[in-house]
Amino acid sequence: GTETGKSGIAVKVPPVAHPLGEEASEIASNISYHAQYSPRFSPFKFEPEQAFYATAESVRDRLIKQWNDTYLHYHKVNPKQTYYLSMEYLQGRALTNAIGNLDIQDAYADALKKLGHDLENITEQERDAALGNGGLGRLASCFLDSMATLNLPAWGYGLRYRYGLFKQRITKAGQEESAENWLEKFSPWEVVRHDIVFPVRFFGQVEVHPSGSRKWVGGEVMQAIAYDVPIPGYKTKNTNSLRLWEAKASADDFNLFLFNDGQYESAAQLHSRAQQICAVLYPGDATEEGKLLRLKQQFFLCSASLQDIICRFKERTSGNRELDWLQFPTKVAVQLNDTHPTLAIPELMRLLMDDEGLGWDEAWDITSRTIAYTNHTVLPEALEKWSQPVMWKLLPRHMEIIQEIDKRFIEMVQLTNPDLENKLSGICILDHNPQKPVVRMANLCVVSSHTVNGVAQLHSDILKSELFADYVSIWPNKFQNKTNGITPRRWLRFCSPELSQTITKWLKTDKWVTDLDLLVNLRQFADNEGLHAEWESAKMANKQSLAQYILQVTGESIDPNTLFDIQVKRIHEYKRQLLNILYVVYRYKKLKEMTPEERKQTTARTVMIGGKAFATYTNAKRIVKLVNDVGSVVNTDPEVNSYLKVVFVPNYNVSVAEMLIPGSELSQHISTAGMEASGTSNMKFALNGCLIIGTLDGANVEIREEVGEENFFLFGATADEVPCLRKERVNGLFKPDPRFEEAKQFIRSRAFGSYDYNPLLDSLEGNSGYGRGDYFLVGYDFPGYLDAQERVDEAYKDKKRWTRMSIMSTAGSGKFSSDRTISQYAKEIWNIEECRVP
Ligand code: HBZ
Repeated sequence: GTETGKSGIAVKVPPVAHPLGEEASEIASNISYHAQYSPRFSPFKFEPEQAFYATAESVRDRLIKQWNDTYLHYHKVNPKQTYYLSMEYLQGRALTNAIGNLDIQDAYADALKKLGHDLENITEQERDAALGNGGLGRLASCFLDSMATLNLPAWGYGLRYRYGLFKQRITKAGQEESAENWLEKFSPWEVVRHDIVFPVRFFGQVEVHPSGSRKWVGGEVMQAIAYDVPIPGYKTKNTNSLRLWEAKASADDFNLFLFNDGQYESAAQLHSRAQQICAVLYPGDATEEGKLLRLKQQFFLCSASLQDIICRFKERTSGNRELDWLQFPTKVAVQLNDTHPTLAIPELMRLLMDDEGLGWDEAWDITSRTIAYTNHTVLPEALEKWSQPVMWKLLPRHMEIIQEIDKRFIEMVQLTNPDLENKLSGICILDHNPQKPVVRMANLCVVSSHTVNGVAQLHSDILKSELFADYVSIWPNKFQNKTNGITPRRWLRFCSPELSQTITKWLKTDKWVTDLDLLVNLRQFADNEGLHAEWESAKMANKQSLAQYILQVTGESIDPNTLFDIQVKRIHEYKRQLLNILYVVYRYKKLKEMTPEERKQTTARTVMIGGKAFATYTNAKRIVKLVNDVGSVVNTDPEVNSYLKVVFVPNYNVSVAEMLIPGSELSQHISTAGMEASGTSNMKFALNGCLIIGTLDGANVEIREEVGEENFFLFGATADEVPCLRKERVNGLFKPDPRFEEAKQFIRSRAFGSYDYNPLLDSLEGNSGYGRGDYFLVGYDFPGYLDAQERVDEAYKDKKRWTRMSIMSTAGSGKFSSDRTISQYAKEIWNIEECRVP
């Protein structure tokens, strides 16, 4: 056929045949077909970008068949199905993942080579789908991967944001944000379902009928339209759906009278209001803003998803003449990813009562047996509270229902737990504070769900002993732990093919990809020289690719023979990037004071820090700038820069993580104990043979148990010590280490440029002057951190020992597969079973 070469000029492509395998030649012609007959660009162009779209479309062709088969199979078997409701999904790129899960990498690589392209280069053309902020959104995406791989009938529901999480650029002024226009061209993975449309109402009023029944009417009505994204499982036919809703004004609402009058702007108003709903992902991580539009987004997701779920329940049960609503919880499990989709609770109540005619008790029984809630934070400022007046205006019927839930809850407690009478004001749902009456969403979730879970053992324990302690005496069995996990496909098998190959070779099987506990069998080879050589060479290859990447995005050249030390996550004071950079400053100062001979004895390090700061979070932005300023000085200091470099990695996202993690040797998970619910990148690093320096916080506790304490660099106060230490600090009873003072002083002396870092550093002081009492205990943990860093340097000098630790780290990571996490959710919360497509 006729094809176009890279030059953009039409060329004759010889009929693809031997030595291409049958599959590869079929793929090559399919790609060519898409380049010609699904034109998205001017004809006669087949540059990498066009090749990416054509390749993605050819992969999608393969997915669609098994995707439809999966839908039909679930429909026929009608098993209980889980619906994961999340305001965020951080899917990243999809091409490598889809090709890998379909197990057709080689054929695709061959096919593309035949067409003049390189698969790796083509996959890099894809833009990240960044419809999430951080850990919570990425967890949702890892869960989708595991649900499909485990053949579970389980779907995701979310919103199709037009703009994802902002892009970060670093300038002299620090972080600059710009819009993430991921749909600028188009996404080859989504399929719009023009037939799946539900109305979603806002505002309006409640109409009471003589019979006593109530109906929500008036206000404005938007249409929710479904965009489906296929979620393939690894080496299985099962292909689940991620259904993302987009808002549209309905055509009949487009006011033609106004149009005829020439009032185009008013006529178009509803359209633009609809467009606003899904325009942009709220970029807050652990900060609540209370914006009306955010509340609209949350309700839009909940209402559309529940209407769809109910519709499917009816369709699949339509054989039975009469619908048995009590069967609903035996067919449907709904998981709330944090409190963001809490409105699913009153919306399900409303649909069951007002639309389906059930009574309160029946509706309540069904709702509370259907819904479960996952908590992801104990930070008080991150617990969602919505203004009661705002909610009455936007969702009057839901507020009636919430009021009733609250009233019945209070009555129940007074009856069954009279000892809790004086605690009621803290555990009820409506906070009637006259200054600022609010709805406490977490309380609504706990009261209405059958199960509440935390995301790591320590976090779940804290929920039970602190945040939700009073509920535990009412419902001792409602609370569970589900330690987070990560998909081993994206986070090892596909992002580090070299290390994966080594693992497969030594385990003599690749079954670890779906049975990650098999990695323990690496322990028997932890001292084997053959494995050491291969392990080191795989890690070195990854470090070299990483160095290339850093050079490309920052212009900084880094030496793969130095220790690669990485901290990447959202910038937040509790995550303590400031502790990291203060230590780097201290290390730089000590290096400066050394003789050249002494310097040569040190462990050379490249410190990489990356992450986005919330645009209005001043201290987080100062931290970003400080890291960059320290880098500018250290990296250009010829005395020191072969022993220490500091690089800020810009625009940290899923694909950047896939580059950084395989090349890492040490990673930092150093939050103030008790503040990081779990962390999930810690698991990704450990799985890739990277050692962790960290506190006893979140999942670090369990990682250390699994990899062995001798393979983990531990430091810092424990969660139960923290409250007491904070008091001491505030009361001036804490005596800071002189090295901590020295590091701060060095920055205050303007050693890293003229920017005034005093306000940032003052946050680390006691309560005097500008001090904020060092709430995150950077000062208290500093000496322990220094000590742990010295142990890192010592360990790295002994290459054998380090490699052994690295192997042990991977070997101990089996528990952190999201396959394990999801199996536990399926058995212990959802009560759903595998439904494999034959
Ligand atoms: O959820 C994170 C936790 O901080 C982390 O410890 C945990 O591992 C992870 C998965 O369980 N939480 C978030 O990422 N939270 C958000 O991204 C967020 C987004 C919007 C908000 C509030 C928080 O309004």
